[in-house]
Amino acid sequence: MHRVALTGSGVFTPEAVITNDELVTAFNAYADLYNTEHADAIAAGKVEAKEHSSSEFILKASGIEQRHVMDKSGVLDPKVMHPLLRQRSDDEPSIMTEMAMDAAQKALAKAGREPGDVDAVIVAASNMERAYPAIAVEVQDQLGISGFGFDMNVACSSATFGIQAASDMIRSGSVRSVLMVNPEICSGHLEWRDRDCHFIFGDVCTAVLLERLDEDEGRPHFDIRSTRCLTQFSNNIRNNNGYLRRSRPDGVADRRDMQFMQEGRKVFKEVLPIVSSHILGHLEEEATSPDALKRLWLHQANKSMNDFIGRKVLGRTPAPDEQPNILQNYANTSSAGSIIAFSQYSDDLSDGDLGLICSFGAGYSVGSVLVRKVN
Ligand code: CO8
Repeated sequence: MHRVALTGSGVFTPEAVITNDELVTAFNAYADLYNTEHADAIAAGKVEAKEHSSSEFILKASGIEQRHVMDKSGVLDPKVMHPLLRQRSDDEPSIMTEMAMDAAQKALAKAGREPGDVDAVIVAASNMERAYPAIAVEVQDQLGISGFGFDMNVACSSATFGIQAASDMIRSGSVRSVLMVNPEICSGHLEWRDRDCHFIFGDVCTAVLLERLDEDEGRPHFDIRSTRCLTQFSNNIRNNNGYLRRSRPDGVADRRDMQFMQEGRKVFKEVLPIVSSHILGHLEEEATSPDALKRLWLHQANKSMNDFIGRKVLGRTPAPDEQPNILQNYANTSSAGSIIAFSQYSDDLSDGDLGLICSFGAGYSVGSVLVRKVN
């Protein structure tokens, strides 16, 4: 079996930013419009009036202060309330590929590698903009990588499951290196007209390069010590959109479940114990004490959730630099969140330091990756 190293990471951050205040202003204007348009039905008790959102609630409930998006004009237009992306011809790169190229090139540069050094591309994300050809094959083509590529989707855990898939291929010897990329255009999937969730997501793309670790390897890297993945079925985070849509009787209707749906409270309550025991179980199997961890790079959905997991895993309140959050700037970016945290907060670790990347979300799914810094 070969050893595996994570040698580079990169983040593409869209330029456009929406603050909580901007978001709430647009939502409240939309709610007022809606209530005016449906005044009779609301008065007759047939339709529920839309209540206003509030920046104070958003910050308190989630810890989110702003989010980056691929387009803010449509999202902030009370008559639109979704991103507006330009039509692309089939002869130009798709938008997910464009995001992937930026993050991938940064990861390759950080690793000191060229596309020619890569054997395979995995695009792992919560949504793919088309059914086929795979986005990964387009990324492979745009970068000039030989070998193969494939897409995979495990919602918020796509990146950690992608790292496990790539690591296992490298360990077994079928490839020497894998570029694993996570273009997340969550704005396309979010229901911006629902105050319960309109603040949750943002857009971003992350990439990591995983390589076979040769004995004479001198470059700084993160040794992938081990990976663990877990899934457990739940309907509490669900989206019913899909290729069978037009075949259903109400397939073209603007149905709520065609966008992101969740029972936030239930997710909060049910996922926390699953994640804490998953991490503790992973560490126990590796005969590693939680005290030995220098850093936890957690999924970035909710600050209170992360605080809780940190306390459960370490048995005390983690210091801010032990468990860095980026969700205040990016919101929940699905699978990319823990990789942004890793990418932004890992250079300072010293030789031999241990850390753990962990994602969790729809499925339910949990993925953890135990790494050791080697300088
Ligand atoms: N402004 C003001 N008030 C509000 C707002 C708002 N925007 N929204 C809700 N309220 C009200 C509610 O109506 C409720 O009022 P009342 O008490 O009168 O009923 C009150 O505020 C409290 O509401 P909640 O109970 O909903 O509030 P919570 O404290 O539970 O916070 C959260 C809501 C932040 C959503 C929280 O429950 C949470 O973070 N839960 C965990 C969610 C989570 O981690 N989900 C993971 C999803 S991500 C994932 O898995 C990826 C999916 C696939 C990717 C999709 C890409 C887009």
